[in-house]
Amino acid sequence: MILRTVSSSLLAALALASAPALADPAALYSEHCASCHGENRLGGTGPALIPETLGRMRGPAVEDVIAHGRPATQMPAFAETLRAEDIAALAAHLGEPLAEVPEWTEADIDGTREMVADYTPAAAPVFSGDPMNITLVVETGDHHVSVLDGDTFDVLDRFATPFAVHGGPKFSPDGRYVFIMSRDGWVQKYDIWSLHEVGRVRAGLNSRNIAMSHDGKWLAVANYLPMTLTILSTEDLSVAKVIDVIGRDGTASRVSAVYQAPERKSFVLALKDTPEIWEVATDPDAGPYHEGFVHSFEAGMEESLAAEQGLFARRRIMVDEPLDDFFFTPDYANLIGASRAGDKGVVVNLIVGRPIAELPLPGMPHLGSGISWMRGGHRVMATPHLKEGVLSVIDIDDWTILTTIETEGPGFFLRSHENSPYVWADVFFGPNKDAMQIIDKETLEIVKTLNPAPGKTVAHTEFTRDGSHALVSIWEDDGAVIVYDAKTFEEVKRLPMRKPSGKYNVWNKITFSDGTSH
Ligand code: DHE
Repeated sequence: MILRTVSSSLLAALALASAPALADPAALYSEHCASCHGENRLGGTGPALIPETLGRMRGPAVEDVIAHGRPATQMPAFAETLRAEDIAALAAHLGEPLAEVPEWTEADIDGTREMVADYTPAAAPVFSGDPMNITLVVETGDHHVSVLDGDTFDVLDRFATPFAVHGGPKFSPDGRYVFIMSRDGWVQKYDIWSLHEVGRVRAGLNSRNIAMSHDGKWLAVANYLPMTLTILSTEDLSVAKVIDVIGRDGTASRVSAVYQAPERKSFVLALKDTPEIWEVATDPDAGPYHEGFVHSFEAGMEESLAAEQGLFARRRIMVDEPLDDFFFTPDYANLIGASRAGDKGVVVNLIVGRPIAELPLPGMPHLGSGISWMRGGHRVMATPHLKEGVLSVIDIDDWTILTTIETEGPGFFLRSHENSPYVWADVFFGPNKDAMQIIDKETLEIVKTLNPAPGKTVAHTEFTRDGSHALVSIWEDDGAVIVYDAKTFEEVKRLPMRKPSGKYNVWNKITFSDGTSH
């Protein structure tokens, strides 16, 4: 017995001694990855490889990309070069946060600005379709955007984007240009008339989303890394201002998101780490005595009053806890923000600058996907919930919950159109992720459930300019965009696409259509 124990531990020791030692993942990174992804993992020709940017790509998914590469990109396969255990160690290394967050100054941002040399703006659209009925499809499978003619559904162009585009692209108010942001902070400008990229710049190291000013002159970029708001000139992507985001008590904060509030001529910021909402003026005449900004300054704030005037003047709205994922009423007088616990919505009035109501919304409401419409003389809004298979319908005239509609599972996105009597709601999570449910805006009843690709994720709807057609994504690598007749729910066309996520119609976005989230 003793002999057997000795010999088995001897064998184990021998096996350990003969196994080749695990390579140092940092050294592996320097040897195989740094030339494209940067010595500091903050990106180069390849994307940044930090947990904030890799997001929900978990260990095995990262290992898979290292082993097999990424088709249609420069990313090679390492399965022949590296052992499985080294790949696993490397993937774990990429999941570690950076020891030090580097600076990303105005000069650093400007140093990345690349304007495309062979771009000449076209005098008129280079295609014959309606430039206001263009729909962009973000294809996250291979980091491209397809430009669709909204009448014929022909793909007019398909261009490469930076790695991992997130959030809605933002159009210039005339609908000609579009700005697209990737999670690793790159902002790309594209000219729809010319079907040509104009340029790009890295506005942050890890960014959340972008917002366009009311006059189309400024583009705000919400950053997690560093904790700043970058404001770019839309003309040439140069830096107009970088604002350090620091709460009144001195706490530095990530920016969860930035929103455009055109009616108020401002940007509105959701802050992650401090109980404040910021409003930044995009009106050069803004100031403490400017309508809307006047109420927010308390007694004793005279010093900051003096500092906060004119273009990019900043106003703090104090709240009880950090709020994010904002829904705005169409007049931009009120927003609803989600509490971190995911059990309520807080209504904040932007004119008086304070919370005015609370709504019980258990199950993590996804307020940013909320849409509103008129029903029986009242304006109502509906929001999906990420953790419950319901839609909450809220009367926003008196802030009461009208009803909850049970769906086949928790959803992510909602869409409608002024000319459509229906709301399209996906079921993003759970066994029924292949369902798209259609709800009557008057009766609030589900009238139809579509199952165009059984077993696959079917999500996110966008309408054409006139609301006659609805475009739905099959959210898979070998996915598709399905075009439906929005009245009969008949499939009209199926366009193959690589993991299509969001779709954005120029007209619906620039007119702030009732059916779209803003
Ligand atoms: Fe999004 C919009 C935040 C995860 C796809 N998402 C937004 C916006 C915010 C946000 C603040 C509004 C930006 C805008 O349009 O200006 N998203 C978050 C999160 O905090 C969350 C939950 C976690 C995270 O990792 O950031 C998150 N989002 C996701 C996803 O997992 C999705 C499904 C896939 C992906 O690409 O990462 C996803 N988010 C989208 C899409 C929009 C979006 C397609 C634009 C919707 C629209 O129709 O306007």
